[in-house]
Amino acid sequence: MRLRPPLPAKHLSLLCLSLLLGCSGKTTPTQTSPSASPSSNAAAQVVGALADQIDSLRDQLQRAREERENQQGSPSASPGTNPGSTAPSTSPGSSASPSPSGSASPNPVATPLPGPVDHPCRNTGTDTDKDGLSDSCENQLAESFAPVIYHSSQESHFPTTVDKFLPQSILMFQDTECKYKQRILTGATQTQLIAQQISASCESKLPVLANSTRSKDKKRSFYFENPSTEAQAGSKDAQDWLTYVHIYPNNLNGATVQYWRFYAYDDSEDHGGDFEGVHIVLDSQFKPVRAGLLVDNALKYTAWSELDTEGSEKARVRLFSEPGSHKLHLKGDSVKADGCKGISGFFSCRVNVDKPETFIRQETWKDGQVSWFNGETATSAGLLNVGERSAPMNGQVFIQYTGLWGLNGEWGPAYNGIGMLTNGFLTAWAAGMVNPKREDAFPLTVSP
Ligand SMILES: [Ca+2]
Ligand SMILES: [Ca+2]
Ligand SMILES: [Ca+2]
Repeated sequence: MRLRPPLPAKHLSLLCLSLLLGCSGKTTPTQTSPSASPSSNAAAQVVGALADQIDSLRDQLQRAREERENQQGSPSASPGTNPGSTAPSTSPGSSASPSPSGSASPNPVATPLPGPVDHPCRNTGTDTDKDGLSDSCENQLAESFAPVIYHSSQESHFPTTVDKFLPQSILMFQDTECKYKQRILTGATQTQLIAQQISASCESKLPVLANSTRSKDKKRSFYFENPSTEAQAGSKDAQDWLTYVHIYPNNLNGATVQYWRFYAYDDSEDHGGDFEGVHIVLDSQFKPVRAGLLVDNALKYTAWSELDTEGSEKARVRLFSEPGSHKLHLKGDSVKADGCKGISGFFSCRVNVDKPETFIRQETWKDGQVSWFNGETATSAGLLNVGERSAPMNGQVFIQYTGLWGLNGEWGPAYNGIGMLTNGFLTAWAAGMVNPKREDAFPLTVSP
């Protein structure tokens, strides 16, 4: 923490006002007004500096809470104590705009994290997505903790990739206030998708940009028409069973690794474009502490010691995917299946790791195996690092798309509403992120 000289008494009242207002922003309109007097500018600078210090103290307090929780082995975090509840580093009302992908600026060098000396996260290699972790660190963490997915033998809507989904999809815009719908584009590429914009609709003259405007109530938004019945099935080719990953430094001095699965259709809620995610939280030694699932509108954590894991290092958590909805569970007995031998009654059959006829087992990592209930095997598509929203990696600019992924659908990983805080912090994408930037962890503009 930076030390500052004692505060002049005349500024104490400004500090109190700032505290009452929440100190979430660093400037106020009067502070940036050209007509402000020199004395008010000086006062504004002091208040801004104090707001910085308060933000820093809040971060430290949050980190201390996290560390205490880890020491106590507490597995759960309520939405109110979510590690992602850190205040934004830039206020939501400021004029920052999303950084375009493929920025011409050179890739920075990573900041080494504390931890085992020979770990890749100690190196200072290329940091393409500019989050402080080197590319090699991110790759190793993603591969090391990639989960095992058990798909139900009842599944009929299989995984696919965004790049296979888009050519089969129609991008639309709607303003439900006046029942307005417009066909925008068929078979968009990722780059075309995020470049779309609507200048006005119905009574509103406010533009909607596909890479920055998130519709709060899904009233005024881009969305995808539901895919055709054929496209809804996804792909039975395991080479299309890609798992997207998002990795960032967390407030444990470690890293959080998110794995995002994509399906063309969710038949439980009748919407196209279905994302499901899991967070693996690693401590400063890059050991897994807990896993978080996005369920029931919250990110719910379970301590690592309570999870079913596989592999010699017990680093691979077992996740069980509900047929049709693809909702992830930690236990197979929560997921109905076909194929149980010796059990009467359709509804009594559940996914059971000791009964291969009840599931399709997918190792999500590079060259992982996919084993079908009928004995067939194939090689999984592996992982793809999407980078940060302000600097996507591997061409995956779809993470900047702020529209919906289907009629009645939800947002993609980086704008997902699960656990979203009142200040707009996107928990599903940035829980525990260190000093989250507005362009990485908050909606940039909001429409109804
Ligand atoms: Ca990085
Ligand atoms: Ca990253
Ligand atoms: Ca779903």
